[in-house]
This record gives sequence, structure tokens and C-alpha cells, in this order.
Amino acid sequence: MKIVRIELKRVRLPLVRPFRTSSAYRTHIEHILVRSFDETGAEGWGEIATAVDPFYNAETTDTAWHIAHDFLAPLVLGKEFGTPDEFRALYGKVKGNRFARAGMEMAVWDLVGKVLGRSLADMLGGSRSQVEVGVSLGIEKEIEVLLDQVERYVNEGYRRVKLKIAPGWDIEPVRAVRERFPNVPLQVDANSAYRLTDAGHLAKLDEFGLLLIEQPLAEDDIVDHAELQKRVNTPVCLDESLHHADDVRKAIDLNACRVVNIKVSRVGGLCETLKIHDLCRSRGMPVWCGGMHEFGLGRAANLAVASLAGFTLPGDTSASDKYWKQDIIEPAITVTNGLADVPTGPGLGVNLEPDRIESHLVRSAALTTSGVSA
Ligand code: NPG
Repeated sequence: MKIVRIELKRVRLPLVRPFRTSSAYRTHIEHILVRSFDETGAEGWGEIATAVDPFYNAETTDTAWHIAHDFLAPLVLGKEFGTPDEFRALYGKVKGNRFARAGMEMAVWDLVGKVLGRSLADMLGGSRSQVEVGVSLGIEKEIEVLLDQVERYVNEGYRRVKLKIAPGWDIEPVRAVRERFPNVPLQVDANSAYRLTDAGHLAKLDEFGLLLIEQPLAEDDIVDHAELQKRVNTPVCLDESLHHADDVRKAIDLNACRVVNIKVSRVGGLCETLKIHDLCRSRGMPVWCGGMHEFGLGRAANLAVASLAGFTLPGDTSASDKYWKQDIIEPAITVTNGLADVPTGPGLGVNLEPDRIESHLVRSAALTTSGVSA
């Protein structure tokens, strides 16, 4: 198989509700869709789920465009490959920029799945037809507003609640949620807002029986997290710090975490996701599937990933309506009684809505074996 044409489409969708984390405030999400064609005209789609700013990690929508357009596409166009693993080897010399690589690779998984008539979950070796879903709730101005949000999603059946925390918005909101919802499985995400000197403060979270505290310390740290884990009882979960399977191995060896968040984008794609899943399984490390506010396309890939046996905790794989008034796929992803169906159609198994993509398009480009065509 060869990729002979790649289209990039930057799409901007309004969020139904602005989302605040310790480092960013977002009202819209802009992701890049990758549409790849093989020599027979078969096509596959992927999603590059960067933030527009470098506040979660170093990549942005603009850097991802640059890398995909100027490096990844030229490296793969017209080159023969058999499997997604062989495909990613074509741009193996590109360092970092894992969100861009993940979207490019996802389009090939979709394409291969469509050609073979196999779903992504089937190709990955998924073992569930439905997955348990949790919800991620941003920082609010008032605790009452947060409590309303928790109530809404608990009533909708979501299986666990994740609260974003930051210095000044941590112990009190968590205490309030725990008092009002004593039995809800609860976890927090700091998006690297604390330092090791905050260990004593973070240990105050221990009394709330949290499933985990996600990425409390710096996004480029593993070592201090190991020290923090000695000082808090709540299991530490790493997100931003883990870029590939080797990072995960080091984190496990150092006891830097007791849970791993796997995000397809953060680790550079589905091939690396599988490696990390298998490693964690062999080392008895629980994993769950994180999200990057993906549109329905990337969300479908997350559901396929979460169907793997090692994903034992509910993921951030909420329904489309948590984020979008109108997703770019039809039907949208739904959650019933806290469960989402793993797509069964070929490839990612979703139907894209071209009109919706076009009406939210910011920028597009097409590249072929003979160069940029549009
Ligand atoms: O459900 O897709 C989702 C969002 C889950 O909160 C979520 N993601 O840090 O994990 C994170 C956070 C995030 C989203 C971070 C977008 C940066 C950008």
C-alpha cells in the first residue's frame, strides 16, 4: 500500500461550555483532520488533537500543521508500507511532535481497517463491546456550579468524575464534592500545577478516597513524582510526563506512579498505545484512556483503545454532547448508563459529515506525490 494524497483540514468547533484547567481556558477547540488516500482511491481519516496553545504540552495546532505538512506528509507520500508500524517507521527520524504523528498514523489505521473490512478495536485486539465512561470537569468560579455539574453527569450515569484542580482550587472543591457524593468514584487532575514542596498540601487529599491524582508535578518530570508518591497515599497517575513506552517503563521502575493515563495523541499514535498497554499489563499497572477534547473521530479511536483488556478504569471518553452541539460525525457518540459502544464498522467506524467539516473549516491543504496541489 502507498499513500498518494494527503489532505489536512483545520477545523474549529465551539465548546458547549468553556473549559478551564490549571493552565488554560478554552471556548473553542481547533484540531487538524488528516485525510489520506491510497493508490486505489480508498481513504482513511485521522485527528491531530493538539491544543492551540503550548500550555498542556509543547505542541500547538500551528506546530502540528507545520510538522504534518512540511515533514510527515513528504516523508510518507508514495512510499510502500504494509502495516501501520511500517508506516510510522517512514517518519521515524522525526523527533517529538507526537500529536502530529498520532493523527497521521490514525488515518492509516482507518484506511487499513476499511480495506480489510475490520474495525479498529478488532485490529488492536480489543475484547469489550462497551466501555465504562467517566467525565472530566473543569475549574469553575464557584463550588456550587461545580456541584451542579457533578450532579448532572452522575445522574446521566457516568461511572466516575474527574475534577481539574490547581492551587487555590483543590481541597475545598474536592471536599464539597465528596460530602455531597460520598460514593462517586472520584479523581483529580492537576495538569502539572504543583511542585514537590507542595507534597504536604497534596497529602490532604488522601482523606477523600480518590482513585488517583493525575500529573501533579512538572510535565517533564518522572523522578520527583516518585518522591511525591512516597509522601501521599493517593495513587499518583502520570499523563503529560509519559511520551512513549520507555518513559512508562522508567516510571514503573522508579515507582513514580501507580496508574497510567494513555492518550493516543500524547504517545504518538495507536502503535505506541498498544506497546504501552502491553507493557503495563505485563507489569500489573492499571491504565485508562485519557482524552484531548477530540471530535467524534478521535473519540471513536479512544473507544476502540479503551476496549483493550488492560484498560481497567473508566476513561475520559465522554459522549459528543459533553463538548459539541453538533459533532462532525453522525450518529454522534453517546453514553447510556455510563457505557459507550465500541464502534464496530470498518476502520474507525464513524460517518463523517462533510458539510459540518466544511462549515467549520479554518484552513485546508492537499499534498500529493508530485507536491502541494492546493
Ligand atoms: O474528555 O476529551 C475529554 C477531555 C479530558 O480533561 C480532559 N483532558 O489534561 O487530560 C487533560 C485534559 C485536556 C484536554 C488537556 C484538552 C488539554 C487539552
